[in-house]
Amino acid sequence: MLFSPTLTLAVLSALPSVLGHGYVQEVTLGSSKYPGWNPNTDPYYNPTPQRIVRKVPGNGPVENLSLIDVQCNGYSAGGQAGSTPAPVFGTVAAGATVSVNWTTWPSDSHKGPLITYMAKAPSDITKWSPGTSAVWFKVHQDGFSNGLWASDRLLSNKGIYTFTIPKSLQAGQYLIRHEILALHNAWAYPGAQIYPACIQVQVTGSGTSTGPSSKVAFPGAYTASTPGIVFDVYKSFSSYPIPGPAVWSG
Ligand SMILES: *[C@@H]1O[C@H](CO)[C@@H](O)[C@H](O)[C@H]1NC(C)=O
Ligand SMILES: *[C@@H]1O[C@H](CO)[C@@H](O)[C@H](O)[C@H]1NC(C)=O
Ligand SMILES: [Cu+2]
Repeated sequence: MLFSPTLTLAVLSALPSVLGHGYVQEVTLGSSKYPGWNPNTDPYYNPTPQRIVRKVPGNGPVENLSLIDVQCNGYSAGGQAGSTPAPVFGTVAAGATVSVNWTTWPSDSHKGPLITYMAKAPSDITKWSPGTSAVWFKVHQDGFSNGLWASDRLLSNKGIYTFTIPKSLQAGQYLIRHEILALHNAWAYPGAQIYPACIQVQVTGSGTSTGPSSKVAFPGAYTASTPGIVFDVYKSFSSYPIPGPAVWSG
């Protein structure tokens, strides 16, 4: 038997808001597919499946921007502060496309941007976590345009979000921090729901760049006063300020 249903139910019911929401179920690096960390089943296999996506405690959001949970997910309130390194990593060429496949993204109610950062690991990515260091740079973002949210585009694209690894990026091990920001409760802080996922990769190529000189920390990059964190999606608006620094595309 794979896992005990009673144990599963007991553990799941201890997690916040398990209905709806979402997590990254698959990642495609170039043309190679990698399964994501499935919080509903992976914890109950023996041995634990080796994923390139760091563990998430469930499919619920992080709302407190001061917590380490904002970095790669986590559930501090339940004693699981932040995430931990995954045992393996994927390989992707600088300049190649990465596709992130989200579980059925709940519904039209969850409006907001999708944003992606990277950080170069100074040492073995399977042992490294950035903590509160300013190591992150933004490589892609999609907010509100043509009357639609990035989350609407995600839904119409079958849950697939795509970005490119900057071509000039130096080879090495990187942590990709990808997130959905759901703004349906974001008219005040706390309210914005962050769904972060961290993917471990080895970037190959002959690039020499280490990203922009100015990098940010998670937690830290977003606070209650960062534009786009408090935002009323129910009022009329024509643009949305995506939180965080400018995109660095190499
Ligand atoms: C967020 O977490 C910090 C650190 O645990 C805590 O001091 C603060 O009260 C929390 N904020 C909210 C809005 O819950
Ligand atoms: C997303 O991943 C799931 C689980 O691996 C898979 O069944 C589904 O086909 C993928 N979606 C697309 C559009 O590739
Ligand atoms: Cu939700």
